[in-house]
Order: sequence, then structure tokens, then C-alpha cells
Amino acid sequence: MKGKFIVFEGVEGAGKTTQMRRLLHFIQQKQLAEAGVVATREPGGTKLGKELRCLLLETESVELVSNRAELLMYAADRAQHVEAFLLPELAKGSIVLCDRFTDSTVAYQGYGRGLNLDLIKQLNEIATGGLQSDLTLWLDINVEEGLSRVMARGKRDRMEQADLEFHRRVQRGFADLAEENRDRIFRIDADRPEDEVAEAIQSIVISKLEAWR
Ligand code: T5A
Repeated sequence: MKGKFIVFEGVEGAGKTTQMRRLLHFIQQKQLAEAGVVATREPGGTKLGKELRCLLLETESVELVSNRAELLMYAADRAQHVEAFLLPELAKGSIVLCDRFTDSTVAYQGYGRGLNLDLIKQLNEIATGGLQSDLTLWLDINVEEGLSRVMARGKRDRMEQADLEFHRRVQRGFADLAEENRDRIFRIDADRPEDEVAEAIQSIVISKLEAWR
């Protein structure tokens, strides 16, 4: 089996990081990945990406980041991530788990910020060179519930501080993407206890891994 690319998507506080970590351990424990499994994220999956992540998410930027500058910074992070990390890992045959990818740009910069969706699709194509996920797990949660989890954790970053209507538009973006890409995007009800969400994800991943063999 050649490498497989599994992406976690969803609004703030949906549980992506928590569930990606759990899936990583599950795949390792059950020895489901012959050539290994790795976890990464966007923004921030490379050295350059870490620098961009700080610039994108810090709340005390030297100046207001414009919507188009923000879009291009996420694209630059992705282009570097694809070339320096994702493609080499997939070429080795690894299962690559990734916290956010192209659908986040459509949802946040397209639906959230209101930038042109066709332009974003073209930019995603340039940044990825055509790389798409084999499976995207959309952790679907009520926006208010997700934000309240984030708030309970403490300090919020620049994106998390955006108003509620912004996050609702982002949520609509993920819902539309799931509708348009039924073969690739699987919806998970993330408004449940952590263990239940983990079991739902494991069962989808196991059946996908069998189908890919
Ligand atoms: N972005 C990103 C764009 O705008 N465009 C892009 O193209 C890309 C790639 C990334 C930001 O960048 C934006 C989107 C984001 O705003 P980030 O810090 O990576 O920043 O943001 P998130 O990915 O949203 O990370 P969060 O940590 O905010 O959310 P997660 O990862 O979904 O949630 P997680 O797992 O950290 O859990 C949050 C809290 O909830 C608890 C956890 O313990 C934690 O405290 N929790 C649960 N509580 C109850 N029940 C459950 N089932 C729970 N699961 C987790």
C-alpha cells in the first residue's frame, strides 16, 4: 500500500488535535501502518511554517494582517509543507495524519473572510501541486460549544478571537464542502464524549485501510 493522507478538519475546539493524537496511538498500537505513521499540522508543519504560524496566530502583530496577505501566508505554509514534508513521507509509504489542510482555507478565508472561492481553489492547487487527502475527517460541532471549549483552555489566538458570525460562516463552509465531496469527506459528530468520537474515527479508518489494501 502506498502512503495515505488523512486530514482532520473542523471549527475551533472541535477536538481535532485530541483525536489526531488518539488515532496516531491507535494506529501505532494496532500496528496498522507497515511503513509508519506520522502526525503534522497546518499552519506550522515545517520550520518555515512555524515562523508563519506565529505571524498568523499571534494577537499582537505589528500591524493588522489583511485578508489577502493572510490567504497567501497560509498558502506559503502549505506549499512548503507539501514539498518538504508531506510528499517525502507519502513517498516512503507512511500514513500521514494532518491537523487541517486545503478545506480550512476554503472555509476560513473563503466563507469566513469572504475571499473569492475560485481564486482560493486555484491557490490551493498551486500550493499543493494537486495533492489531496485520501480521507478527511470533518469533526462537526456546534460553533458555540467548540468556542467554549477553547475559552475554557485560556488565552485565545487571533482567529479564535473573531466574532461568532465569522465562525458560523466557517462552519457553513465545512458543511458545503462535505456535501460536495462525499467520497472524500466523512462527517463525525464531535459533540460527544472523547471516547465515542475516537471509536467512530477508528471504525472509519479501519474500513478505509482495508479498502485501500
Ligand atoms: N486556518 C488554518 C485558516 O484560517 N486557514 C487555513 O488554511 C488553515 C490551515 C489554526 C488556525 O488557523 C486557521 C484555523 C485556526 O483558527 P490552531 O491552533 O491549529 O490554529 O487551531 P485549531 O486547529 O482550531 O486548534 P484548537 O486547539 O483550537 O481546536 P481542536 O484541535 O479542534 O481542539 P482540541 O483537540 O485542541 O480540543 C480543544 C479543547 O477541548 C477539549 C480538549 O481537551 C481541549 O481542551 N476536548 C473535549 N472536551 C469535551 N468533549 C470532547 N469530545 C473533547 N475533545 C476535546
